[in-house]
Amino acid sequence: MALQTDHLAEGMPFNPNKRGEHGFDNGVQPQPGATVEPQSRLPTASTLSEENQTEKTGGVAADGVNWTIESLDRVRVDSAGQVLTTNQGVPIAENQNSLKYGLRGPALLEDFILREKITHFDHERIPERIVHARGSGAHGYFECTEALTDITRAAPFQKVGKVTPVFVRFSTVQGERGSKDTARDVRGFAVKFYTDEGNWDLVGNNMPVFFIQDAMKFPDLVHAVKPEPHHGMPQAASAHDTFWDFVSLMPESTHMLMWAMSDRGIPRSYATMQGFGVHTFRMVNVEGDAVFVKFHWNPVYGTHSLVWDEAVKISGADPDYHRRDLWERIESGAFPEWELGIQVFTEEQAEAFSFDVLDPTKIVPEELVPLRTVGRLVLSRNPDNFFAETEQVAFCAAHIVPGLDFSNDPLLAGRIHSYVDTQISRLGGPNFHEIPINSPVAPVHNNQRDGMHRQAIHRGRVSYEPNSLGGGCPFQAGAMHGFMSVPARIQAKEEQGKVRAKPEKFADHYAQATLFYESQTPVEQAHIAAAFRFELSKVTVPAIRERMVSSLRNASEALAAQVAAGLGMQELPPPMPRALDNPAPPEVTHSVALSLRARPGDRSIKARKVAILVADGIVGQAAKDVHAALFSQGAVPRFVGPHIGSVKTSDGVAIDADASLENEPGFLFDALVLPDGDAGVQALSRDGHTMEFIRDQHRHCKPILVMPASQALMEAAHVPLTLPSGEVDPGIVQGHDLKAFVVAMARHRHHERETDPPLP
Ligand code: HDE
Repeated sequence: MALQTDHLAEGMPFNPNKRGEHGFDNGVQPQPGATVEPQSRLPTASTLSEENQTEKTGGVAADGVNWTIESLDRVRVDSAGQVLTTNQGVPIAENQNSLKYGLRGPALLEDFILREKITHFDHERIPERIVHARGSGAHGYFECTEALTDITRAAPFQKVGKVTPVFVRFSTVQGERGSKDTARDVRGFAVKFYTDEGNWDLVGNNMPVFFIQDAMKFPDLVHAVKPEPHHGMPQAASAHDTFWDFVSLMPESTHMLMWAMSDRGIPRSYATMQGFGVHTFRMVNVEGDAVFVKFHWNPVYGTHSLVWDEAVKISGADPDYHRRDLWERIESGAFPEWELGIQVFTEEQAEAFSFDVLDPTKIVPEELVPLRTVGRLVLSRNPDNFFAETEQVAFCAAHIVPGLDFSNDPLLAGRIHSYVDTQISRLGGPNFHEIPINSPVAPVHNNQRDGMHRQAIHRGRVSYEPNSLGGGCPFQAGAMHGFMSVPARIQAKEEQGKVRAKPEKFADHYAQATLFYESQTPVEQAHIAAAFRFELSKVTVPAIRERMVSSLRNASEALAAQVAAGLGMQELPPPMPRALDNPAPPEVTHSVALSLRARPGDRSIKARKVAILVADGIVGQAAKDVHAALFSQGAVPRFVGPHIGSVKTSDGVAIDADASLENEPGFLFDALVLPDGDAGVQALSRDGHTMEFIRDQHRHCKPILVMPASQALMEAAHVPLTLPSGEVDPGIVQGHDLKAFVVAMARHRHHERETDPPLP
């Protein structure tokens, strides 16, 4: 053994890599580390006794394998048919009573079973995420549909049809872990790709820009938007003084405010929102050539949102609205799916743009650089355990893989630091990468050791590099296999020296806010104005309201005037002085892609929830037929009655209501079917819930199928069958015309019905 060890050491008489550590040319072309082949497995072992097995120690580490990686199977637990045990595996005879001296006697300190159970319970909670605390996750896969070998060596894009497992977590930003899903907020869209070459986390949002341009301002932004520190209110809402005080002093946030105040701030479902990488990233090919890239996730189900009144009501009736929706879609097989689109451009192209691609408050309009669809993301598996997976998953903006690289976006730079740092306190130490949901499927071998909750048991005494006693292993991969940073190309700027300031183009705070607003349909513009009005009406300090309106004047005079009128301002404040007097004229002044209407999706009615109202006396067959027809097209129809349970139909057809007017109010459904049968309709019209149900459906612009007898219900609810203009309402289908109803449902909403304020 000693001879073999000596042989290993002799194999490396000096460090052959030293010479290559110097100079720029070596720096961009590092060589693989040197290795020495041991004569047997013994000299690299920790102990000569490694082959003495017990049930606990198991066997010898397999050659080059790290078992803490691999699939989650190794840690899944199924207790079917098993006895209850303590954490030490001791069977528990009785799980109902603590150990006492006599039936009425004192409880005994010796009751280690009770103490273990309570102690563990006492420590069940971990700190919630500082932002994005409220979230829901799912497993799935990414499939490459266009090989990108010409521009990147990143593993997921190497071959058409290549599948990479993913875990995705969606979230709101502002609220605490138990807050409502339907707050007006940005949504996190974080994707962990378990690639062959390590984990890549694309930690994005459902909006392509951000409020600030530099990481230095992130704590300020978050402090401003979170509940105000003196009284802890409001929960999960930006409609309060400190948020608007901050953003009205930060005109660079105007573009993002447009997105947040648009219907994107209240998505219908995680499955119907876009996702964006936000920052400009780089793709790098095997030759080391780099291009800039922006990432877009486009939902196959289309982009759909709620309306504000609906979002407010849902937050009371079902605070888990988005979590439930995601869970149910996956359970029912209607898997949420997105296309991955990329915008690719060179540094030279970027230099010529009117805006700076390093500025995260700017998009690259699709009219300037078109989208290329290169893959699909499918969420097909719910987690087994919310805490172990969704809560403990640790995304990190610094997790990228060979073939990708960062840009110099100063917001991204702060994120590269922040995410690992936060996990150390949130997940209790530096070994959170070993928590099963976080561990890569690619092998992990390095010399990091110890720390809280270490799982890996490393074989051997070598935990340093260079080494000869471990045969030089694990050895550095070299440029061919290892991660390589793109050497900075634009030299001139680096030569300017250290500085705390922004590039000049960052000072154009309004051109893209204007672009966004001008690219919306009139309905969307009206919703943006209404959202600004609502939020600012909650601001108690008039000077802040005025400051915000004065800033909006620089983005859109029409919008500012509307918001001011909505806030009862007699006069418009003067426009806010701009940071840049003569911004470069934008290349694009109208971008269809920025409207939610641009992406209706596959125009199916899959996963849409439909309420079919039922009560004693309705025509059962007609209700059943609609149910069957909608179900066959992938929708989720439910019978909703005055109470759950069986309904006595006029034709004797058996119907069971699975929801009641009370427990599933109208605003939880995407569409409504009103039944046939006079007696049933009369029964329904005696219930105030029915009236609210119909009025909400109508007010939220949803499709309604009105079977003949139910005209009376519409009248009783004072809901018109036509539009306010007197024209036919395309969202109200009368009779039994299911085909027309499905067409109306495929449109999702019928906003032509909408008035501001709503009709009585
Ligand atoms: Fe984050 N962000 N962030 N962020 N972020 C976190 O990381 C941070 C930013 C985003 O589902 C935290 O694990 C800084 C932009 C998502 O677990 C924290 C800055 C974008 C998630 C953190 C930003 C995001 C987070 C909180 C400015 C869109 C949830 C707990 C420099 C591209 C991930 C945690 C999940 C979470 C820091 C800005 C997206 C504190 C310092 C821009 C989707 O590390």
